[in-house]
Amino acid sequence: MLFTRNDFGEDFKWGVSTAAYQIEGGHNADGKGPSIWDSFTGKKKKIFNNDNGNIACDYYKHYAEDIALIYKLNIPNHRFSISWSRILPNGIGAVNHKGIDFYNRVIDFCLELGIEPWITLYHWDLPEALQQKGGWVNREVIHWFSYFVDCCIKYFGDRVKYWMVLNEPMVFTGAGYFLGVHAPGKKGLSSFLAAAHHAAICQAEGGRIIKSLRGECKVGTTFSYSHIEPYRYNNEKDVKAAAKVDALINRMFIEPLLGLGYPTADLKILDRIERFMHPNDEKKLAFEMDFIGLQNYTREFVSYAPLMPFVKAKIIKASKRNVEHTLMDWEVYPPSIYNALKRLHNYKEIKEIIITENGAAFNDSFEEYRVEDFKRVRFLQDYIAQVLLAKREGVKVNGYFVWTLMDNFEWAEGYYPKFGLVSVDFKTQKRTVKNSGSWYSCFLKNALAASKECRNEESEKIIL
Ligand code: GCO
Repeated sequence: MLFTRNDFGEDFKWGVSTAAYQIEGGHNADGKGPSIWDSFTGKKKKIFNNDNGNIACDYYKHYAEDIALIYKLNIPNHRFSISWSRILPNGIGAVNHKGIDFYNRVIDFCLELGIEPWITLYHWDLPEALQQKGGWVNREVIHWFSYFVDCCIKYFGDRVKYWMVLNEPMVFTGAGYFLGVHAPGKKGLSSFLAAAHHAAICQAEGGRIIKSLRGECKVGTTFSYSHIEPYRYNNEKDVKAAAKVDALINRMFIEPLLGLGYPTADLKILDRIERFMHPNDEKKLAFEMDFIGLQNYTREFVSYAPLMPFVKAKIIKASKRNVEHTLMDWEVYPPSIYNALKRLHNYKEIKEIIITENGAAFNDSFEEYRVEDFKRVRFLQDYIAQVLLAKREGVKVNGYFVWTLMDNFEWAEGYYPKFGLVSVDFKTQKRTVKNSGSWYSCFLKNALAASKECRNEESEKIIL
C-alpha cells in the first residue's frame, strides 16, 4: 500500500512522545524532590545493569536542542510529561518555582517554534514523599493528585491546549503495586486493587479539574492496549483465559471511565475492588474525555494456566512463538493497531482516538554518524498503514505519536531497549538522527510511504 500524510487529512495530529523520568535527568536539580523512580532505581538488582534516570538524556539541560531537533524533523506535536516532584518536591504544599520555570521554558520554546505541546500529567513518577504515606494505595492520593493537576493548569493552562491525565494506569498499578517490578516495588492483590481504584478515580477527577478551570482545553487520558488472542481458538479454556486477560489489561480502566463500571463479568476477581469503593465512587469513576490516548505495540496470545493466581492465564511470549519480535519480546504485528482501533471505536462513548504511543525497540546498528534502523522504518510504515486502513473504514482516529523521540531509560529494562527516532550516546549526550527519524521527517513533509498491506482474515478477528 502506498500512502502519504495527506491521506490522513489536514487535521490529523502527527507527533512524538517522551516522558519526564525517562529523558530529563536532573534528578535532584534546582530543588526537585525525589520521585519513587529515583528511590526504586537506587535499589540494587531492580533495573537491568542497575541503570537509573539520574542523568538519562539530560533533557533538563538539553531541552532546547531536543525541541529544535523536533522542529528540524518537521514534527508538529510534542507529547511530554511533568515531573510531579520537580514542581511540588513534597508532592503537595510548597511549589518549587525553578521547576515551574523549567516547564515554562519548554512550553514557550515549543510554541516559539510552532510545535504544539501535549502534556501528560502523570507518567509514573509519584513524589517519594507521597509514597511514604502509602502512595496510590492511600485514598488521600485523590486529594494530592487533584492539588497537582490544579497547580499544573494554573501555571501552564494558559498556553497548553492538550492534556492527558494519566499514562497507562494498568501498567503503573500492575507493575508497581502487584508484581513489584516497577516503582514503588509493592506486591499483592490488595495493594494493586487499592492503587488501581484510586488511579481510576484520579483519571476522571483530573479531567473534571482541567475542564472546570480551562474549558477550552482538550483533555484525554492514555491506555496501553494490546490485541489479545487465545493461543488455541478451539480450546474453550484458552478462549476464556484470553477474555480474562483482555478484561484486565485492556478494559479495566477504560470502561469505568466511560461509565460502564469495572468488567467484573469477565474478571470475577475485580469484585474485590468493592472493598475500596466509597458511596458515589461509581459516578466519580466516569468522565467524558475529549479523546482517548491509545498506546498499542503488539498482539498477545493467551493460554489457560491453572497455576497462575487470580486470572489462571499466561501470555505466550513472541520469542516462544517463533515470530518477528522486538527487543521487548513484543511481536511485530501491524494489524494489532488496526484491531485496537476497531475495538475502541466500538465504544460509542469515545469521542475521538489519538494514538499517543506506537514504536519499537530494535538492535540499531550504529555506522559512522548514522544509524541504519531499517526495521524501525518498516515497523512505523506498516503500523501507520494499518491506522490508515482503520481511518478509511470510519474509525474516529485523529492522531499518531511515535514512541519515542530519542533512546532513553526504559524502566526496568534500563537503557538496553532503544525506541528512539534519534540515538543518544549517553557518554557524550550526542544525538544522531536515525534512518527512522529521517524517514518520519520526510513523511511529514508529505513524501510517499510504502507498506505491505498486512491485513488478513486473522486481523478481522476481534475478541469482544
Ligand atoms: C509505556 C510507557 C513508555 C514506555 C514505552 C515502551 O507504555 O510503558 O508509556 O514509558 O517507554 O511504552 O515500553
